[in-house]
Amino acid sequence: MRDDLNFLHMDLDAFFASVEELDNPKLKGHPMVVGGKSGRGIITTANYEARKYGLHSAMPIFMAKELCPHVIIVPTNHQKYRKKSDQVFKVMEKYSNTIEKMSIDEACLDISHIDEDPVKLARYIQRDVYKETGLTLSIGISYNKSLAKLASDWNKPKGVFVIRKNMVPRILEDLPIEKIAGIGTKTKEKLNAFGVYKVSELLQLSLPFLKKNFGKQGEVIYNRIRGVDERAVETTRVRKSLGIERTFPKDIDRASELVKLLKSFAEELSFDLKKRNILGHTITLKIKFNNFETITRSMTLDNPTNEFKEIYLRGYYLLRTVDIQRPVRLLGLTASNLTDDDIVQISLWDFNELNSPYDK
Ligand code: TTP
Ligand code: MG
Repeated sequence: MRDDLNFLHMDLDAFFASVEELDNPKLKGHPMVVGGKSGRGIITTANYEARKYGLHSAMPIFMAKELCPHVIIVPTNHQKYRKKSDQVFKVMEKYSNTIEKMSIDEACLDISHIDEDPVKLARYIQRDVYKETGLTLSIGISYNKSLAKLASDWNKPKGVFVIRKNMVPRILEDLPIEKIAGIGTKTKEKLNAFGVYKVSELLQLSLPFLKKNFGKQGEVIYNRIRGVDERAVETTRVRKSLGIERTFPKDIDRASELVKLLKSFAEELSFDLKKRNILGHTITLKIKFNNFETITRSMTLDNPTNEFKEIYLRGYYLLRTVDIQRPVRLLGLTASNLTDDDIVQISLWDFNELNSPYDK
């Protein structure tokens, strides 16, 4: 029985720092922070060793050095983290088609279709992510979205925590109010001014009082701390294809001109794919003749690509297969079967026991 525990929230542990440690294992076990180089001189994240010295996200580097003189500072490399993040989300997509990516390192999954003990399920996912990416993460499971998020933060790192209906609101009482989703810095300060610091104190405030002082958000907060949050997991739109398609003002009747256009389409497509950090597995050429007859030709590559040269050569090859008897009114070049669009169904029990960091 799922017992209404249909929301799973995952959040990677010390994400940027963990990726850097994977790249350079010598960093492991030493206090290390990522940041600094890109100008602003602040920490994006600290590994767990550095956190022992009080180092944390958004702290200026100079302060980090004061608190921990031997801290190692690694420059930020967003492209690297984006790639790793894509790999993690790909694993998540094996477990659910309904995924809301909340940031580069966290997502909420609707798991209502999976009839498995929640803790076991979380452990399967943790192992699977570790196996695929070498990263560890924490997972929270609950009967609504905000509680699942709260739960994923409960036992970091490598944590799993389940918040069931009968645990609320008691389990929230000792938390500082800013832990509740929907209470940002401003709301926190205003509530502090009313002498409210802990959720137990917030629970004493009436709905009319909260509404009067905080408007609609007051009602949201009133409900959240009582475990009421009706929001569904909103699937982040997964792009199926990316392409360029253009109808020309004047029909094209020269092959050389068509090739020239194809080349510029390939350049543009390569640029767009790279900008979004995605790769296409399938390249499709579309041609519409001046009598509106339309032809499409596709080719699937062994390895997905976003390189201009590869896209152009494939497009050119496809163009050569078309018998161009008439002037062309429209040309299209599309990449599909994109890398972050690969939803693979797996059996939850279908993986080998691993030498995993979760095995104590
Ligand atoms: P978080 O999940 O908040 O932090 P984290 O993954 O480093 O650590 P935790 O184990 O506590 O989850 O953020 C994810 C990444 O986002 C983080 O690795 C770096 C980046 N980030 C910033 O660049 N600036 C910030 O202020 C924060 C909070 C995060
Ligand atoms: Mg994180």
